[in-house]
Amino acid sequence: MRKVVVTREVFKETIDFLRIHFDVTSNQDDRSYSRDELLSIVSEAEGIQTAGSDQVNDEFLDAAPQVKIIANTAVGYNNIDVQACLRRGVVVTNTPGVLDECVADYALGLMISACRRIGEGERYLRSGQWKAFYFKQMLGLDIHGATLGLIGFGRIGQAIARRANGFGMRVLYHTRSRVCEALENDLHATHVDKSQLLEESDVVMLILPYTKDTHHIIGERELSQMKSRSVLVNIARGGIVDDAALIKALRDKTIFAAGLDVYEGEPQLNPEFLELENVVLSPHIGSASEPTRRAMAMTAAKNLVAVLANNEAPINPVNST
Ligand code: 8YV
Repeated sequence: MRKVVVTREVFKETIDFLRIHFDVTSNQDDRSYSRDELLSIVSEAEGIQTAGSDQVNDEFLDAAPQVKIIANTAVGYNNIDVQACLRRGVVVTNTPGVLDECVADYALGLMISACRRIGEGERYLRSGQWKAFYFKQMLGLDIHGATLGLIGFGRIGQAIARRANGFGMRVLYHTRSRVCEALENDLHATHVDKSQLLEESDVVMLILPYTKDTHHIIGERELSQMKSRSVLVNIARGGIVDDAALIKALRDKTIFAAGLDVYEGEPQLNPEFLELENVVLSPHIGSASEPTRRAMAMTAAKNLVAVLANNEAPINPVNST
């Protein structure tokens, strides 16, 4: 039987499904492997179900000379050197579609938390500081009627726009190429250039892949273009935002707040974020609902089965998503 490795804990049904077809080594104890351990575990694998935290590069591929497919359990695949995989004929797949609605829900949650100071309010209450009601306490920003600017407008961005319509928000979006007019009309979304989006939005939300072209597309200059009472939400990837510049903007209050699910160098993050009240911080859990994580794990497994067991084309190759 062909050998398959699952690098992090998933769900029993996924392992059971893989075991029908493969000799499976799975990290169901969810140990944090050292790099050397990981490299030795994949040495005989023909298929590897990776997590977004696994770095798949030449070193990794050298350690896995039999590998034919890397099935990443995430829609983003910036943890994978796709060119290195292509050079070796290794298929790379991801998990598009199954997490769109879940991540869109979470994006709205982070937006509301940041605008309405929910995290700050909870910290205040838990630390025993709430002694009396007062009228001007923790005044935040309205969501309804506000302008939402989406940078990135793929499936998840569109799911966010649909929700924003329900809140009565005006929706702007910025992408390299416009979506079709019918979709723009359906989502009441207007394509604008990046500067206009930054200048007019009350909430700027990032939902695009991290690549060398999107590195630090939100830095000091872009933050200075945002309104002083605006909010930045990043549910995409660390590295799209220059975290040091964001910390400065939050500290100087040149923007109102931020809601962040991702960070440069995560799971480490710049400790200065922790000192700021006007930022909502979460540990990259945008897709972390149980049904969604189950669906993501099964999607990755189905790609392994298609390619290795059935000799079929991958269901979700990254070069056509
Ligand atoms: C993943 C994500 O859970 O799918 C993505 O791209 O950001 C999340 O849904 C994360 O990458 C951890 O694997």
